[in-house]
Amino acid sequence: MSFKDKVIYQIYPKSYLDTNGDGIGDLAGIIKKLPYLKLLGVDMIWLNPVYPSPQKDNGYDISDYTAVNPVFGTMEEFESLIQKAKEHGIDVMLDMVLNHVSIEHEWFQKALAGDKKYQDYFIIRDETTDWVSKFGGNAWAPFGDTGKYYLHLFDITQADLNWRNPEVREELFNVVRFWMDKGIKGFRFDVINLIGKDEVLQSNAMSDGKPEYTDKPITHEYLRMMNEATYGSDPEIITVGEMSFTTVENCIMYTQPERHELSMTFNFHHLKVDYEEGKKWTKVPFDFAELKRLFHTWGTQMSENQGWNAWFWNNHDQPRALNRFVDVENYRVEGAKMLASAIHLNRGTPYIYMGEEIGMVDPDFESMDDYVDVESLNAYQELLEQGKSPERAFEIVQSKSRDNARTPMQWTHEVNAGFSKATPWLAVGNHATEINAAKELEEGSIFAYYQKLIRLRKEYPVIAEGSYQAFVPEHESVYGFVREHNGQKLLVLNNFFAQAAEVQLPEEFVGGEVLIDNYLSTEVTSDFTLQPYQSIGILI
Ligand code: TEU
Ligand code: CA
Repeated sequence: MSFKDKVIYQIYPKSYLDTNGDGIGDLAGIIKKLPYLKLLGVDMIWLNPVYPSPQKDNGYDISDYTAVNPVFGTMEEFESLIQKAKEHGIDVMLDMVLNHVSIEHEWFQKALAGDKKYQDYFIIRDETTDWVSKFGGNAWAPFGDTGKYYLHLFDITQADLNWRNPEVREELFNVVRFWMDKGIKGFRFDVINLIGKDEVLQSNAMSDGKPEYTDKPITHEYLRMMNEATYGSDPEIITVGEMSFTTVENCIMYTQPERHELSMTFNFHHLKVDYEEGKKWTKVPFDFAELKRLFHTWGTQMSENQGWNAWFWNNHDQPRALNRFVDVENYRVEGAKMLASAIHLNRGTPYIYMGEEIGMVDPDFESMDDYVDVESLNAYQELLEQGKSPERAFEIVQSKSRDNARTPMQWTHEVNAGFSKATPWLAVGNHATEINAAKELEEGSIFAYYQKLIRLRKEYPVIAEGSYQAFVPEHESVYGFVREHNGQKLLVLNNFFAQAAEVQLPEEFVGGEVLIDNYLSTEVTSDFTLQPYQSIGILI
């Protein structure tokens, strides 16, 4: 399995680096930063959607699958990015949004104009159901003036595609092949476990409709078809499916190599441990016991059944993990390294989200005017409608908004954090003077710690390939696990709190080699004390 020692870095192109002074990041900006990425040591960069799009959902509303949005650059520049990245030993992963298209896509426009062929590309019904859109409100909208409705599980401008129609599948497989021909070696499939909907769609008051379209058996079939028709022919290609409200049983099936579906899956359960009663737009401290239980369940089950996780703390939909899981005022640096170790030494492929490698934190915006994201704006209105005070509603948006991750990459302490000479499309965070790449490379230690983790994964098969077992699963503050491969063992201990924590080490690890540690020269004794947010990997 060639991909197991690789590390993937996610870039939100709009916010990486703007080279032509329009306030929006571009492909030329990514090309410029290839040496930085090579220095970090990552194998592949995943770009969020770069296709033409009305940007109602920041590019996840695609209006043309096989072109480049001029705001990012030209197709020639895109090809040159692939080529130059390759010269730096880096491959490119594209975001494939195959569950829905923008209503500005020509397929939807032709459907609206009355073309029957294209009407069958969408999910159009005479009656609605009570399904809820993931961005708020009902999931059905009037289909022109036909008296019918089309399904949109996301924004009203994102119409769900009808995968039951073989012509739709063929169109989408052509899209994948188009990008394969350009030399793309990775695909991230957006909400891919939602593509298979029931044939007869029914209301389901208990669950917003989720069981009617999530992880349906037919989705596994569609993935096998896509695998066979496209990326299955190239063993170098890495695929990752983004799975919404999924189960470990399904993710095992999506990723077992002999099933020929996907290389790995993202799930989000571990990032819902700070939701009150499962609801995102709430603000409560994270539940450590639940976080640990999830890591152990997914770690063990995937390990025992040859499944493969994609692990991440941050992405473009999540507030910064440092603000969620760490006392960031006092332990930003220790915490950043501990979180990194917890996934980079784990079984599965680690993803780094731009800025994580320099310990970026939430922007701490001071007003709703700073927010751009459609989901955040809708949520603020809904919170007010629920009777929350404007202060409380703002506080919740401030801690949960997806814009927390989407602010411009902080390169320097200069104007606009060195991201752009013009006003950025989304404001720069308030901490760019203290937290930026230039300063980090000069005097910081987080970037160097990531470099080391990436190197270790390549040097030690126990990290890339080893099995996973829980260690001290009942501990109140330590998340621990053991990796094992060909007689080698790695014990990883992560203290998730600002207080020191005691651990009893099994005899076999006493005196073991400290492979990595975010504190200096720890001695490995049997009564072991972990410092605040300490993380240590002990090899025997
Ligand atoms: O997100 C999938 C998804 O399930 C989202 O609802 C996610 O849980 C939410 O953004 C968290 O607040 C993917 C993309 O990552 C996201 O950016 C897109 O908006 C969405 O699909 C629609 O394409
Ligand atoms: Ca630009």
